[in-house]
Amino acid sequence: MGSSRKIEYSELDVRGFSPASIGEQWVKRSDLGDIYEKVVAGSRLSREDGVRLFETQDLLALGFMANLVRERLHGQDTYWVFNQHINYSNICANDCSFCAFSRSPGEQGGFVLTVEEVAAKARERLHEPITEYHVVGGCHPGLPLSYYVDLVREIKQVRPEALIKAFTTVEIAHMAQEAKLSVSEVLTELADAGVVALPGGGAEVFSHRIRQLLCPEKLSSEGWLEIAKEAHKLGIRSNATLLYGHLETPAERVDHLLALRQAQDETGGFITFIPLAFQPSNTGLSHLSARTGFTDLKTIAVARLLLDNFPHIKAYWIMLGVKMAQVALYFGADDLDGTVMEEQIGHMAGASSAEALTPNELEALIRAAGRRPVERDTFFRPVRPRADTKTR
Ligand code: V47
Ligand code: SF4
Repeated sequence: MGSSRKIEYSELDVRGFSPASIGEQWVKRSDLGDIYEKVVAGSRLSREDGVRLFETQDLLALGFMANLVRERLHGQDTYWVFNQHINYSNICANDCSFCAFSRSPGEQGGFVLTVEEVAAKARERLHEPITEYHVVGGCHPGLPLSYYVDLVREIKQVRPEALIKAFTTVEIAHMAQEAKLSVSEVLTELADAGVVALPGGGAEVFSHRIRQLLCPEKLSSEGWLEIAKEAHKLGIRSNATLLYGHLETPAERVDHLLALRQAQDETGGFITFIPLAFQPSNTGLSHLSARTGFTDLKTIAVARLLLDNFPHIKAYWIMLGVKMAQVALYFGADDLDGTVMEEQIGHMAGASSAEALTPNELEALIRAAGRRPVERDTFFRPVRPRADTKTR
């Protein structure tokens, strides 16, 4: 394949051997043989290893290694969550060039839901056994902290047993700035209201070069990491993302992953890593050519291999499309995210996936890939199988 050493199938001893053993022979003979030895030994991979993994054209060797780690951690288990996304506002003081969701203050198409409207969205689906609310929005100039606190309290009121994963570190920094409070004061108020985890958005790419080009007004990479660590210290866990497939280099992707690995060594508070595949339509980067399937699978696989202290890697089907997300389950991913219900950020930027999947559809996708579906909550604790399958 490509510039990598070409392996002839006839070199491999396939008689009577399992696919795993044939895969092992393949990887050992590839250019990645030394990295494979480290993966087998459970040794930490270096920055140079990460760059080589991105540069290889031997996707199958890379996938074999990532799958080895994925199955070592989770066997055949593949997670999904019964969740509902709620976007409370798309009005944003920032102007990230990759974002098709946001509107500037005063611009046509901007919206802010009242606390009652947010509660009504949760109430509309009370007949479905949702276990997680995923709540995010833009950095709205002018909303008081009490709005966010009330919004969380109202959702909690509608469904007290559900877990609320709300507000990225970028929104938290914005709230603190507006309310003239410290980040820890804001996080404490939100946690008291019912926030148990922060979603992973806003990380984009930590490279200063990329942030300067795409989102110069946004919270800095250092700020993003500091707020995530602050949340972890207060007992609020969080997710982490990487927005890939635009102007970033493979080395910048690797540095992003290593910064997350370092932060996770310090706190252990990250739950899952989510590579977000860039959707270009209606954005300031719509001229960029579409990312390839190779980039999607490589990014998931390299993340699985470098992030040795992250328990989970999510194949977010909204951005990847369901077919690629399903294949990613053999390239390091162990989670598909969830039912979602109503998605705006990817779809306003041209994502062609559905806006929702039913539990039956998610489980069928997982089973068709030969994996075992496990319904999970925000913290990846298995949810007891429900007797009533009619709602599915
Ligand atoms: O912060 C914006 C990204 C993020 C585009 O934590 C785009 O479980 C692709 O973080 N193409 C929000 N991505 C979404 C997010 C998320 C989603 C699902 C689950 C979780 C979780 C987190 O979406 C933003 C930004 O990085 N984004 N525009 C775009 N055109
Ligand atoms: Fe605002 Fe987030 Fe969109 Fe950036 S990505 S413009 S911070 S909503």
